[in-house]
Amino acid sequence: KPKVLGYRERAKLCSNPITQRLFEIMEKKRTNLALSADLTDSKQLLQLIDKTGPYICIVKTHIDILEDFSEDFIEKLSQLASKHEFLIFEDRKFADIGNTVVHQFSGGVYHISNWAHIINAHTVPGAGVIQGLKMVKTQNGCGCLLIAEMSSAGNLATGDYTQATVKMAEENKDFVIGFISVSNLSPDPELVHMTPGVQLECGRDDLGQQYLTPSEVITRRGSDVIIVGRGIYQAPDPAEAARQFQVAGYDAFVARLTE
Ligand code: 5IU
Repeated sequence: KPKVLGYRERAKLCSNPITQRLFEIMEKKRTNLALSADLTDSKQLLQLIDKTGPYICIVKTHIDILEDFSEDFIEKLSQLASKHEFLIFEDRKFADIGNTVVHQFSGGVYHISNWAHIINAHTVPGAGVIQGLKMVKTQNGCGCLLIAEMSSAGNLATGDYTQATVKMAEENKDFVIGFISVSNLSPDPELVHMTPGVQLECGRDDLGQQYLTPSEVITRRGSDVIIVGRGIYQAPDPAEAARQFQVAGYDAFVARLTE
C-alpha cells in the first residue's frame, strides 16, 4: 500500500505552481474543502464566499449562472481569494474540439483565462481539448482537471473511459493537475483528486446527484478535496456548515494518514 503523504510533503513534490500553492494552502489552513459557490446573485455569492473563506482552499464557480455578471465581480472575487487564501476553480467543463475551447477559455464574456487558477475538461473529444486549452496564455498559470468520473447516477464516465482519461492526464502533466473523480485513480503525488457530491449524510437529490460523506471520500476512497455546494449554501448558517465540513474533511484526511 503506498504511503500517504502530508500536504506539505505533497506540495514539495509538485512541479506545477498551482498544485504546489494548493497543497500549501491546505497545509496552512488545515482544509481540504472546496466551496461549490452555485448562487446566481453576485452580491449574495460574494457574501457567502467572504463568510466561508476561512474554512476553504478553493472556490468553485459556475460563472455562467450569475444573473448579474460584471468585471467588478471578478475583481472582488480575486480580492477575496487573496484575503482568505483560496484558489478559484471555474467549473466550465470544456468539451469541444481544440479550436473551439481556445475561444471559450480565453474569450466571450467571461475571459476565464484571465482569472481562474483551475479549470476542468471532459475528455470525450480526445486529447485535442487539452492541446487547445494549453495553448491559451493565462494570468495565473491555470491548471486543468480532467473529468475522469462523475457523481451523478448513470453517468458514462466509467471503465475504459476513466482509464483513458487517467492516461491523458499522465501524458499532459505540464498542464493537467489532476481529476474530478469519486475515487483515487493515480498514485502520482502530483495529480490531485477532487470529488463533488459530498454531504454529511449519504443520499441523493431528485435529479441524479449522489452524495457520499467526507470520510467515505477522503479516508476510504483516497480523494484529496471534497467539493460541497448545497450542504453549505443551503444550510441555516453557511459559515458554521463550512466549518463543520472543514473539520470533517480534515479529520478524514488525518484518519487516512494514521491508518
Ligand atoms: N459537479 C457534480 N458532479 C460531477 C461534476 C460536477 O456535482 O460529477 I464533473 C458539480 C455540480 C455542482 C457541484 O456545481 O459540483 C455539486 O453541488 P452540490 O454539493 O450542491 O450537489
